Amino acid sequence: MGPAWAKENSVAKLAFLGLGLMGTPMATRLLEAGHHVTVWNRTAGKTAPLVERGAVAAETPGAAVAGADTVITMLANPEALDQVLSDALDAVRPGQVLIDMSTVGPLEIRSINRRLPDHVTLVDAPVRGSVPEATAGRLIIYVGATAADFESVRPLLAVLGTPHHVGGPGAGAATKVVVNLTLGVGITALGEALAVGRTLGLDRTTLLDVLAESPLGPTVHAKRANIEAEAYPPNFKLSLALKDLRLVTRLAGEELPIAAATVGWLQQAAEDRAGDPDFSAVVETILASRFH
Ligand code: NA7
Repeated sequence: MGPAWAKENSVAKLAFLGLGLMGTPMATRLLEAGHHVTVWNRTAGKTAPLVERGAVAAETPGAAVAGADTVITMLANPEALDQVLSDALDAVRPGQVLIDMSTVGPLEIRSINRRLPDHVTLVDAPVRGSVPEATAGRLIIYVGATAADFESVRPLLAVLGTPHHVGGPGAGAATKVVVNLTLGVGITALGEALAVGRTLGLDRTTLLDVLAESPLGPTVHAKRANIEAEAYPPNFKLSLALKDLRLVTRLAGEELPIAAATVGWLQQAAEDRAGDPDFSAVVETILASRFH
């Protein structure tokens, strides 16, 4: 059974928790689609632009959740989600739908599901895409849910992008971890390719043209401008990419050497650079390595 707004295609009463780089444009789209949105963020000042557009700011996660029929979370990591939901758990009531859109991995989704009261639906719906896609409503959304729950949340998620039903509860979170393994491996492979090219005396611009037509093409297209400008404004923060690769190695231990090596590079980049730049800054760390 879905919430009333889904059946009637009417206005939802939403609580949106987490107004970071992604949460802010997503909550803005939901507001502009006509839904009633109550927002909460740990750093309260980030609610101001949403309030200017008609959102209500709540002082605590519980206060945001209390009046909502659907709760959306877009938080940094499993620890943040745990903390925010612990604060909100007393306010959660039967009939509510909780859609987690953070990247936290399937183990965290399972653990939250165990903590929720009966008759509260948890849907995991992490997203592929960063700030430009969130702003334009062009996210790819990997949804883990029963068929009925997917149908009930689909209209709301469609405001944010394209929802894909990838399996039952937890499958969205699992899919996202797999996808981000490929993103991390892709950017570090590009860094190593450029490092080898430099050692062999190749011109970097020409090499990037060549690699744009290789299996690393999508990574080159997405991150070439950053690499050439040696500027890494965060679209997808290094700390979050590292968190995602750690979600993989937490599941797989040392069994996946490529994932483990990717964690190593990202960890080194995080130690090298202050201010949490875009994860593509790892290319500079690799180029600055002792391999010449
Ligand atoms: P950001 O821009 O780093 O935003 C993270 C959000 O999570 C932001 O609202 C933070 O609040 C919040 N946060 C972080 N830690 C906590 C704790 N401990 N308690 C409460 N709230 C917290 O990330 P993105 O928006 O780019 O990404 C969000 C998710 O999508 C993430 O899982 C990515 O991997 C994919 P703050 O504003 O710092 O007070």
